[in-house]
Amino acid sequence: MKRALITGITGQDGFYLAEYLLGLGYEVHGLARQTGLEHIRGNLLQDVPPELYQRCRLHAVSLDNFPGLYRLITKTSFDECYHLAASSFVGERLADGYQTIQNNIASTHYLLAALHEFQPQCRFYFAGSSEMFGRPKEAPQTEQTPLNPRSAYGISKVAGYHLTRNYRESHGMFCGVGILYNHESPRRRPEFVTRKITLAAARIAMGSSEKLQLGNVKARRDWGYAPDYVRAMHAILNHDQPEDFVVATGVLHSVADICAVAFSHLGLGWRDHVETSDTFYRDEEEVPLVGCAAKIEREVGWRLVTTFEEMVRQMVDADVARLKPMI
Ligand code: NDP
Ligand code: GDR
Repeated sequence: MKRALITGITGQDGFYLAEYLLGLGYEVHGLARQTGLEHIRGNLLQDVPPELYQRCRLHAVSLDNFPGLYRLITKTSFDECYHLAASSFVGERLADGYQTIQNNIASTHYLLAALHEFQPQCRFYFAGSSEMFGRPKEAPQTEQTPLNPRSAYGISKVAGYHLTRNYRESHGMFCGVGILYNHESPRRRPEFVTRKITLAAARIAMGSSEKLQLGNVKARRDWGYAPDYVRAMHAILNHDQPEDFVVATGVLHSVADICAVAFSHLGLGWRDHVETSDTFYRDEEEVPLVGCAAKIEREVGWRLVTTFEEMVRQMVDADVARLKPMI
């Protein structure tokens, strides 16, 4: 039986990946902060059934707890490590990004160094991001597009990407980077725009008179479905060679498109319920962030299953179901 370690198991992707690996017969270990574990114990994680986390072995280790990471890695051997934990919100200004940079870079470096020292055979997945392209000069982006990060988060991911490649090229470890574009689900945290919209649409359909405050509704992104994307993570580590892959839909939608699908699913017109606010405004990129997934489709046969519209409707239905017991 293969054994996998997932950092950031309490985030959106963590338990989808755990579910997928358990289905393939893996023994799954997850790293979580103490607060994350308390959320699990209190059954407070969005849309994660208790049976799922009961099947995983969970360890209370924060990313900055190097002695805790060291103890785990010297005690238990892993076949695959999926490093998903990160400060993942992009919207903060660069000046506020110290914690993001420190957290994301130091933890990746430490984890790679410890694995190299004690378990160099363990395969390592790094959660790269389209934000590494930042302000790209070409669209769609591929594995060859120059990196040009424009946020603390993007800079931290570029550093993690280079650290990961360095352990592959200079130390011979099997390390792969998935350069993933936005992916969403009912488990998405509410500060991200898709979930912010589906949750507000559900509240409004149930009688709330609030106005949803959004930033730039013309902003466009390449949005996919999280359970489709965790299959790509596994495929990257089970490819015959360690390589980096763009994972994307190749299709752009706007924030207004999400609003239209979400509100119309509940029989509402989105323009009646949405206001724009400078607080959430970010400029739209001149060249859009949209990915070309040709390499991963060709080399490992990865395919998308769920469409943008199906995903948004599923998120709305999940939010309605969650809110119902509260009214
Ligand atoms: P989330 O923000 O939902 O989850 C992040 C996870 O990291 C949480 O489990 C969080 O724990 C954990 N974490 C953050 N800081 C620490 C820390 N100091 N110590 C321990 N754990 C920590 O992210 P997603 O699941 O959406 O994304 C997974 C990875 O993929 C991230 O690295 C993200 O940057 C990257 N990514 C995501 C994309 C997306 O669209 N979702 C696209 C491209 C890349 P806690 O629950 O305690 O907060
Ligand atoms: P992003 O996701 O920054 O792309 O990062 P987010 O959902 O925050 O923004 C997507 C787009 O929506 C626009 N937008 C708003 N965003 C938020 N959060 N709130 C608003 O009110 C709002 N109005 C408009 C944004 O300007 C942006 O264009 C996500 C994270 O998961 C990262 O960790 C990951 O690396 C990238 O996706 C790829």
